[in-house]
Amino acid sequence: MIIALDIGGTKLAASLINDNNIIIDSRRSSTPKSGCADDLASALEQLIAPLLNQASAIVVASTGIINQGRLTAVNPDNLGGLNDFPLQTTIEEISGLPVQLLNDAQAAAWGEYCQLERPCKSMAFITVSTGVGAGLVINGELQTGLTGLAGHAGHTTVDPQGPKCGCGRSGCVEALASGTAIGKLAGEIYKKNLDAKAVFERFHQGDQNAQMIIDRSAQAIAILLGNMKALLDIEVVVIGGSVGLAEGYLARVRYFMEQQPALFQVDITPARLGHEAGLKGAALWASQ
Ligand code: ADP
Ligand code: BMX
Ligand code: ZN
Repeated sequence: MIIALDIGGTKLAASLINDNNIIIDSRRSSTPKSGCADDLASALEQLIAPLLNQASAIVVASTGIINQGRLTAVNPDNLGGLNDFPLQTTIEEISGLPVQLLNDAQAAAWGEYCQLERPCKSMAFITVSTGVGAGLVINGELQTGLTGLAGHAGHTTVDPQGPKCGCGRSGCVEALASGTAIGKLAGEIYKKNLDAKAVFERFHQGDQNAQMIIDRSAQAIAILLGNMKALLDIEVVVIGGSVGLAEGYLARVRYFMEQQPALFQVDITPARLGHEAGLKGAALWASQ
């Protein structure tokens, strides 16, 4: 069995997965927000410790650019300011096992591609979560790019007048659509701390401010989908992440997508692997 580890901006998850890609055991914890590398290392150590004696290898799906064994943040704000972390050596040292690494959205893209009901040539996966991540499978091949940056569509600009993103650009999809962006705008409007989950509760109660906040996010994602269609002739886009999978969200993305010319519209579907897309996708990728 292998351990799949999912490192997100909000949560850490580790699962023991068998040869049939079935999860046998799982653990979860919160991602440390101190920005301190030692805190992340010890959180990972505690998380995987109970699973170690049954595993022969570890595969990691992590937020950030994954290149040459290191995690480099595009948006360091998502990791409390941490922008460079020796992921491979850290996990090798705490586990004593061989370790493979992949970006979280790239891993989920591969997992979802392997699960498609109708096989296709070109698919994108988008996670709307702490940030906005994306992974591309083109002509059946997962794209990681020369340096691991391929697919970082959350940092494409959809509104040059939009809010500053932690990556240094302005009006990135992530700065408008992510769970973090939803929470930030809610803080400005309601003058108190509300996370994306709380905004969705208000959205479902018919609160007009909450609807406007969710719509800003859904519209940015819809524009991104049109851009991806134009760039790559994507056939289907799979959406995941806690915001992406929240009730009512995809309907709003579809609403805004349908305002675009038909040429730029694309099929959207929720992740079949749900919140486990990163974990299971990483395991499938490691077993090829
Ligand atoms: P990660 O980014 O660590 O992979 P998630 O996919 O859970 O984790 O995304 C975290 C973001 O999703 C946070 O902004 C959080 O407020 C938001 N969130 C968590 N649960 C829900 C929910 N049930 N509905 C809407 N948003 C949620
Ligand atoms: C950010 C970036 C991506 C990641 C995406 C989703 C960092 C640390 N991460 O755009 O690499 O795929 O967030 O990550 O710069 P998540 O934490 O929301 O799952
Ligand atoms: Zn950005």
